[in-house]
Amino acid sequence: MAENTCELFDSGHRACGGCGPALAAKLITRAAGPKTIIATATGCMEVFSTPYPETAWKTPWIHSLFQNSAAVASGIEASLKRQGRDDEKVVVIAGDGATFDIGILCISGLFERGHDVTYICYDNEAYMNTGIQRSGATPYDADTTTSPAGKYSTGNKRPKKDIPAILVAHGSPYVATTSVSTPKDLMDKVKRAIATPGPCYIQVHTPCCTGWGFDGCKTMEIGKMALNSGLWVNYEIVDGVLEKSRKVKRVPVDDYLKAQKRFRHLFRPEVNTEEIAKIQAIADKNAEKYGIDIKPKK
Ligand SMILES: Cc1ncc(C[n+]2csc(CCOP(=O)(O)OP(=O)(O)O)c2C)c(N)n1
Ligand code: SF4
Repeated sequence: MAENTCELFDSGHRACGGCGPALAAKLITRAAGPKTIIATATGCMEVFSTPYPETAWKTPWIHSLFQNSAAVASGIEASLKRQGRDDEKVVVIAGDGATFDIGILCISGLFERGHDVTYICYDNEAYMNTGIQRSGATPYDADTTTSPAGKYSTGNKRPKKDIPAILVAHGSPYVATTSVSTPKDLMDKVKRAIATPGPCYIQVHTPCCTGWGFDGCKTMEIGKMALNSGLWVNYEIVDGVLEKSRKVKRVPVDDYLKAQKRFRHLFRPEVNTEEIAKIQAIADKNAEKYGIDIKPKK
């Protein structure tokens, strides 16, 4: 079958309808092509894509532990190099818990040793597979099972960790963020990362209808709302320099927050203007840092 007509992430998975990470897997494999070996950490994607004896992967695929997909990928890359199999590429796909928290040690090793691996984090902003616990990627004020909003708390109080900056500091030649709601951008970035020698990192915003609390038919819409609010920014950092960021005509964060159950405590029993202002300030800071605002023409 011709390369473009064959889905490399296909039927045989059991993701929730409208799952952002499942869509990311489809787009990543489309962009990466068949000469790719994929290492996936434990998490929703591993669990929903390989219900034994079925698998959705039509590429060589290996499941690693929750914590060490970067180490597994390093070994595969070293072996391919030794065998002279230069046309085959290695890609990691791991969740934010596996990336931001438990896998960071192995990721640091991979980037420091300089393996030719593309590491892709699908960021659904919590540990979904084990019951929606907060991770280092969970946004401010999100309600999770380990940062529950209630009488004494308005949700997660820690800032989202800046993993891209940490990997830029490792000297990575290519670090990018993207979203499933911008499929072409996602695929272009995957292709570019794979074509760039050395350890590259991509973080994909992957809305999770179950964990965030929205209807599965709204995944793309929620992703776009995040971009338009400035709470998520698509950018590319090449050799340590911000090369491109996606410009938007920014709208207040309110609509994005209102559309998800994980933030509903900010709107009832009354609107928590103080907390919403803090989230707006995060978006404003992002906008300034990455220069995303489209300025009105004078
Ligand atoms: C050492 C270890 N601790 C805990 C677990 C249980 N566990 C499996 S998947 C997971 C969460 C995965 O979260 P994330 O990487 O964000 O992926 P998601 O499920 O959100 O897709 C946890 C805690 C484990 N498998 N191994
Ligand atoms: S819980 Fe979230 S990440 Fe997991 S399969 Fe469902 S939508 Fe996808």
